[in-house]
Amino acid sequence: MGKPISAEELEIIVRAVASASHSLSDEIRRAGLLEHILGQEGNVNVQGEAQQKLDVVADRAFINAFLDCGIVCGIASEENDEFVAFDHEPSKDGDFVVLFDPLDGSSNIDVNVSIGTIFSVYRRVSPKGTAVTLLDMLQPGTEQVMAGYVLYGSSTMLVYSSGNGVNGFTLNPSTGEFCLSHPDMIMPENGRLYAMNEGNIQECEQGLVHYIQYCQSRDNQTGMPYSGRYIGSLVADFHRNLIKGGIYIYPAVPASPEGRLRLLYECNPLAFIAEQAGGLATTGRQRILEIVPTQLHQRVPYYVGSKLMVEKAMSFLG
Ligand code: AFP
Repeated sequence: MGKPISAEELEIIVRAVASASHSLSDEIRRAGLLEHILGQEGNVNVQGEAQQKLDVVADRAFINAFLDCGIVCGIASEENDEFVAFDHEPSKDGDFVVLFDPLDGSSNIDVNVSIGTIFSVYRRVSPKGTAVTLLDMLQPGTEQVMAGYVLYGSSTMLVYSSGNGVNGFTLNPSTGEFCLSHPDMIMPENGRLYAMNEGNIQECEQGLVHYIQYCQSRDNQTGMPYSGRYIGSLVADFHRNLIKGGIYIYPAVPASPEGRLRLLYECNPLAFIAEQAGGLATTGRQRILEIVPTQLHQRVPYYVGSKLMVEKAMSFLG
């Protein structure tokens, strides 16, 4: 891990995330009533996916919050082709870059299902006072000084870690404050929930097919088939598994030979949190946090969750 973030710096970034997510949470709660935020924007993002209006609203809210906080000198967002260097004072001299997915699971917006924001914070490696470079963004996940997510679910929660355990905060909508509701979160070592888009199973490697058969059999540690749970919003699937124990898998499939999820905006931050809570995150063969990124929008296969479940899945892959 890079030089730890100080308590003051941490507070500044948490306040920026809390303020953007509070206003975004209000918009999401009223999504069905507001024509300007429900439905598709009409653009396709760099991932080739149709942008939702709320994707754009969320992207702007987080960019502005990080720009205003004064200690972030650049950002990269899943919704933008290129990273953005903040070139005015005092941001220009900030020590940190933030990489984020402003609205994960956005295809669930129109059907009123939980969605989230995921973010990752690194110290810049370029000299202070110069414009940030791509190398500041392409750091391995082990260098994160902080990572977190906001889940816009039946309540809105902010969960983060700065390398010293994981804490969860619930938004009190009447005061606008995030209150510590889940201190010292620990992911159960084992579980009985598995999450995967099983529509893809016929196209997956044989080892994974056999692991899913194992999940559905009585051969596992519970003596009963595991329960399948797949929301299709990574943050929501991850959060449930963090609390109850479970595994989430998005493998390489012919339509997405590198997997679908983005290393920098989705996999690394949640891998950091998973490990801080005692869980594990791998590609099925390699620890996620040790991958040295080569591209901003790089994708990787993803196995994340309870330690013993991820290890077991990996043992099937060989
Ligand atoms: P969107 O943000 O485009 O909805 O993608 C969501 C996501 O990255 C992740 O949150 C889901 O778990 C996964 O993709 C869903 O992918 P499938 O629709 O292929 O199952």
